[in-house]
Amino acid sequence: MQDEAIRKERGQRANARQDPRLDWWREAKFGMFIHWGLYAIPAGEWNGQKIPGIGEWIMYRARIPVAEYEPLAKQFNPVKFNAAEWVSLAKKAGQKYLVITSKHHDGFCMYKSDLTDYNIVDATPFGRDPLKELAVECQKQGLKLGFYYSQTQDWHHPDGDGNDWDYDEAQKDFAGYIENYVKPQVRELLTNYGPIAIIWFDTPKGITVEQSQALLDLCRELQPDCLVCGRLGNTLGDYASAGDNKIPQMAVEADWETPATINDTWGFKTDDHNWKSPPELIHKLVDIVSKGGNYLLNVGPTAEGIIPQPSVERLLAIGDWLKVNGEAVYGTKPGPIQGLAWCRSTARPGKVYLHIFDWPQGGEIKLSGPQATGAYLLSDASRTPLPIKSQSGKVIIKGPSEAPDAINTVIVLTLD
Ligand code: FHN
Repeated sequence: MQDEAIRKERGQRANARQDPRLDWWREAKFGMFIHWGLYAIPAGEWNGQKIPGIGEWIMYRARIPVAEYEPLAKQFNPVKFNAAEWVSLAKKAGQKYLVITSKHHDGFCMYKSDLTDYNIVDATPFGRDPLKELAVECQKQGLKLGFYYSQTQDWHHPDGDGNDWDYDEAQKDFAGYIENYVKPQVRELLTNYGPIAIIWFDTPKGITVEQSQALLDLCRELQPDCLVCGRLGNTLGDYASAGDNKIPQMAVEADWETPATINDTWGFKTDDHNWKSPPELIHKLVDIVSKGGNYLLNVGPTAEGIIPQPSVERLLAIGDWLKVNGEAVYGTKPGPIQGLAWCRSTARPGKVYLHIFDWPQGGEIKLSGPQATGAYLLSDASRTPLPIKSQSGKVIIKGPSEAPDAINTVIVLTLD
């Protein structure tokens, strides 16, 4: 793993590359990330001031005292939340797994925890457990469910990392916080919600090898098949994590994932309208997959429980493209053609998929490619062969003069 997008401490543990527990995840390629919590109420604004940066960091950025942030819970009543709709949206988008914040850095628990009353069931008028409802729906609709859990930063807990405006850092008992709070909470999450596919730890910071290892052991004890993301820290996770919105330059020989935003924030922010376009998102998905990674694409629901419409539209557009071209994405490996601006490639035994982002004028595709025996458009159900020849080490395919798909046309090369 040599790409700066993937740092060592977020890396994949030794031997995981051959671990069959990851096979479903290697096949899946595309997941839905959900950042949802109390921060959706201020949605980027505190005491009439716009707070710069990502929405879920508002407590930290505005140094909001626990005593002022905590009462947000009394207002949290997301009555429009509908687990069936969220799961169904992920499915329509072609996403194969869903990871939702069970506790983000603000410390608020989006599930019923017996360790603190600062949780959605006990502290809000809503009184429901959305993680339970999602677990039921994921089972029903056949989607894998994962939980994000902030193991190091907790700005609410007196011994958690990060809050130095309410608490004296020197007085903190971080080891005690891991032992008496984090571990029992992970136990709750892996006991009360049925099979959990992923625990998505985040921002390991100064967590020790022993602490990361103890969390890993606990996960293995409770749900041996549950994958643990590389942000557990200390290179102990089952798969590596690229930086947020970071894509490696070249294919990486590891199991890795890019968590990414559709606009700029993770948690909902009223005035973040910087939406990436559907073509941009489809290109990112394909770029990542062509380099051997998974794309975990975020939505930030509102305080009412609604996934913003621009996110919905973009996810559906990706899903439409995948309906036609999914064969060139799911379960593929990086293809032999790498490093071109206008084309990506993915592969499976006997086939190479060319993803043409910029269709050449006249429709002649020329590359230093593998020895192919045939070519056809993946969107062409009749598989009409495209003229193909080899010339001075290049393969030349004659496609239609206009791009069949303005975003990304996939050509299948068949190999001997
Ligand atoms: O600090 C968090 C951030 O709020 C968000 O959850 C992202 C998602 O990958 N992770 C951390 C920063 O890397």
